[in-house]
Amino acid sequence: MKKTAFITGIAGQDGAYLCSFLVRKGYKVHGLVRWDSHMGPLDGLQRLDNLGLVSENVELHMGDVTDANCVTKLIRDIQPDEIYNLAALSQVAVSFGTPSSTLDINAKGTLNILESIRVLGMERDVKIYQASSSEMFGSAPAPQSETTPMQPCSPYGVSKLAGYHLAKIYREAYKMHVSNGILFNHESPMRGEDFVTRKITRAVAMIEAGQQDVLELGNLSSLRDWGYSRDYVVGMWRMLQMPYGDDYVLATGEAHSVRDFVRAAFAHIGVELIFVGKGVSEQGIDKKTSKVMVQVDRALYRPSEVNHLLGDASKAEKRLEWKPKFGFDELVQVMVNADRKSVADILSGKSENKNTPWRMAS
Ligand code: F7E
Repeated sequence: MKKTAFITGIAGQDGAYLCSFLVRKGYKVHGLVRWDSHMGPLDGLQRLDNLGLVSENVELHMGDVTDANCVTKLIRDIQPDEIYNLAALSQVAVSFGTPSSTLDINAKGTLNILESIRVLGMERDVKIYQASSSEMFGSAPAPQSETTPMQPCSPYGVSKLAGYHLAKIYREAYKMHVSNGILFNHESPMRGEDFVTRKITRAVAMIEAGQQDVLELGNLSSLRDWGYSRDYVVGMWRMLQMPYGDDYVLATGEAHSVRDFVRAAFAHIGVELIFVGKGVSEQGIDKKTSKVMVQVDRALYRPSEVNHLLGDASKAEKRLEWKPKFGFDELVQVMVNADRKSVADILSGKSENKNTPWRMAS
C-alpha cells in the first residue's frame, strides 16, 4: 500500500529535500503552500521544480497552518499516514521584529495540527513529526542533548519551545505518535540567502566573479553545529518509523564559528583570509592583496544572541541508526560550488531568474 505524507512548509529547503526523499520511497506526498501576493499559487515552488518533484506523486494545497479550519479540512481530506510539520517562520533575526506572527505560525500552527488530529479522531492513524530546533536551547551550555534544560533567547526559540511542549503533551495525554526532531543548523545550496551560510557562499561566488566587493556580517564569533539538510530529512523519516514517538537531537557534534565558515568558503576559491581587529572593528583581509573582504555591520547583530550550539546526537545514532554523512568542509564546498555555478549561469545569460539562483547539488 502506498503511504501518504502531508508536509507543511513543503516549499522550503527541508520540505523540498524531504519531499524528494519520500517520493523516492514510493510515498504520495501532499504539501501545504502559503498564499503569497508576489506569485501565483505554484510559482514559488522552484525548489520542488528543480528537484523534478512537480509530478503526479506530489499534490500541493494552498492554505495556512495558522487557520485551524483549513488545517482540519486538509487533514480530513488527505487522510495522511504521516505529517511533517515544517511550516515556520524560521529566521531568528526576523522573529525579533515579528514576535507575534512568529508565535502564531510556530506555536499556534503546531497546535492546530495536533488538535485537528484529535478532533478528527485520527490519534491512532497518523504519525507526526514536529520540527523543533536547537534554538530552543538558547543560552544552555554546550553540548546540548535531549535532556539539556532549555533557555531560549529569541521569540523564535520561545515559539519552537511552545510547539515542542505541545507535541509532548499530545503524545502523553492522547497517546499520539508525535516526535520532536531537535535539529541543529542544517544547510544546503537551497538555503535562503538570509541565513548566514548561504549569504557567505553567495557573496564568495559574487566576489570571485567581480560582482561584489565586500561581505558584511554581524556576529562572527557565534558557534554553530552545521550539517547538510539532505542528511537531516532522513532522520525525520526514521523518527516516524519507530514504534512510538520520542524526542531526538540531530546534529553533527562539531561546532564552528561564523568566522570559520567565512574562512573555509574563501579558502575554497583560493583566497586566504586573515582576521584583524575585534567586535565591530573586525575585518577579514586577503593575505595576498591586503584587500578588505569581510566587514562587520553592527546592524546585523541580534538583540540577544545564542553563542554556542553543539549537538549531542548519540540517542539518534543509537536508536535511529542515524549519522550525518556530510562534514563541515564538504558542506562548505558543495555550497560554494553551487553558488559559483549559479552566478556563472546568470552572468552568461543561461539563468534568467536572479531571485532563485540556487542549483541542486548532486
Ligand atoms: O545565523 C550569525 C547569527 O541566521 C547563524 C535557522 O534555521 O538554525 C537557524 O537559525 C549565526 C547567528 O541561523 C549574520 O547572529 C552573523 O549567530 O544562519 P542563521 P540561526 O539563527 O542559527 C536554527 C537551528 C533554526 O531552527 C532556525 O530556523 O550567524 N550571523 N552575521 C548572521 N546571521 C545571518 N542570518 N546574517 C548575517 O549577516
